[in-house]
Amino acid sequence: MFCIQCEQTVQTPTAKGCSYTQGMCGKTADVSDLQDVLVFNLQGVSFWAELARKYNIIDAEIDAWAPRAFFSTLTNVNFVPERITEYTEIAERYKIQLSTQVMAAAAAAGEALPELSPAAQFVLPATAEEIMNFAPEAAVNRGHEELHEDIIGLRLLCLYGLKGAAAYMEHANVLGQSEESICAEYHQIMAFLGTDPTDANALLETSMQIGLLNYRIMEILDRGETNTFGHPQPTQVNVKPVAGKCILVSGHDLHDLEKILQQTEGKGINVYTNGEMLPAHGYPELNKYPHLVGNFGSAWQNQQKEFANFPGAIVMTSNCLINPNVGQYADRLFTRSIVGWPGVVHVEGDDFSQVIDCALAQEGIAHTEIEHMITVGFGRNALMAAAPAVINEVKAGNIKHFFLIGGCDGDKEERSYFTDIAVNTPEDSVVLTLACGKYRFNKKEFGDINGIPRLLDIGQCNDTYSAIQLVLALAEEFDCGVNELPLSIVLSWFEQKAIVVLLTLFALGIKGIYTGPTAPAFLTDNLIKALQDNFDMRSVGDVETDLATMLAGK
Ligand code: FSO
Ligand code: SF4
Repeated sequence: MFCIQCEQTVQTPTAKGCSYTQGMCGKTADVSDLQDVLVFNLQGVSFWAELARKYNIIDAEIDAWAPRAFFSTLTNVNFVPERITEYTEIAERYKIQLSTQVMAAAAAAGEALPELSPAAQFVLPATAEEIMNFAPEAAVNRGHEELHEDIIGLRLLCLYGLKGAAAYMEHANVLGQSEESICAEYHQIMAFLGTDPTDANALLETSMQIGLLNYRIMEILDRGETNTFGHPQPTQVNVKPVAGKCILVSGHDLHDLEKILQQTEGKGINVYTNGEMLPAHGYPELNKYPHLVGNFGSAWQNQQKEFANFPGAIVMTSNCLINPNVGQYADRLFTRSIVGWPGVVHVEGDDFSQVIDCALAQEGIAHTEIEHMITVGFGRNALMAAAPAVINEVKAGNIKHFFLIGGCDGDKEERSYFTDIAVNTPEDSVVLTLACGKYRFNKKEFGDINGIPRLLDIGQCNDTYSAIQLVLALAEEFDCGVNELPLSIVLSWFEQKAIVVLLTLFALGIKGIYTGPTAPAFLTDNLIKALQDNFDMRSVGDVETDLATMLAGK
């Protein structure tokens, strides 16, 4: 096993990466190895899918399926060996199907095939034992004995960035959004990574290509969310429990939440959001259900305690899932789509009756607590509607600085940095936030500036597109570049979605971003220096010093 894709990974003076019998996330060595074979096989599928396009062979089913399968290998998503094996077998079938079609088309055109990548030539062994024996050859750091560590680091930057982009492709696809040109570019990059590239410049360029590709993916994801559920509107959400039977919905998939709300109507079940599902309350087509009563809990790393205390059914629609056996709630937990944990019931299709039956069989919440309201729903439209008022306050000198404090949460102590920055921002500044890192400070009181709330919750990490639109609008209004705005971006990273968001911001030319709490372990010192030199990427440090530097616009 070798996995180094998330912030939890092993980092000691002598070793980097999870490489023993189990990763820090609880992923077993077997699952990790199977995931390596799956990713390698997906690189083979993409080789043929890219080449197939030359002969106008485009298979929408494969295009939709491939990023979904890749998403299953993201941190804290799928821990079930049988499910990963099944994805690998499907990949093999698709690879054979495409390669057969391409070879026939090439022969008919009298053309020779280009050189096949190792991934394109791979034939999945018949037995589980042989598959496991092949895993070291498919390892994400394959070739590390001979290659410079920077090449491995760059390959991983691209692979993990593309994995984050694949996750957003799947989120968009669930909402009926996909674009042929996006699928084609996804396959082109995935196929390129399957050639085991050794050219540092080509890999660096690819990382920027991934960032720009992800910008387009986030645009169609935004379209999918707003077309389906309306534009988010500033909405008050109760974060205290209400008495009654209950279902908790976590993860990012708004489609699942809608189906659950529809199927629980009139059944006396209260539905709560958890984690990245919180922004759902801002969408008119979700908020219209009166039994969507509030938000329960906080960010993913607290779920073992919070889920254990939730006396109802729990649905995990996407990342981040952690071991449910610790809190002993595995029997009332359900997974969806790419998510999986051994022994936990996986709900296929859109029938949530098992979840509803489970919720009705649980005790439910005994007492209603006194309400505590927070405001969510500052998506793209709401931000744009507020923009003229915000601009007036900037011109009047009442708003002097903007902070975008977003990203993933985790359980490292250093993450208090992000809360400390947020609560210490001056009163003449506005704090924009998104993703699950905000749970550290989103229940605190930030006040307002002449009616404009000082804390504006843009939404999930999926909603980065909205934040970028606001930043671009401000730059246009003030007739300056994005980097000249009185804006400081502070990003916490944990997993691969955050990596691709960072690549998107870099590719859009946004500089001076603070990142932390630590640098990704797969980036070598040289690569970190290159990011610092090219993008003025900064590591989070001392709160007081960083804040002073940010406010000084340096
Ligand atoms: Fe958080 Fe997990 Fe949205 Fe991530 S729930 S950590 S960046 O998967 O996806 O923000
Ligand atoms: Fe380790 Fe993170 Fe990989 Fe899990 S996902 S095995 S914690 S690097």
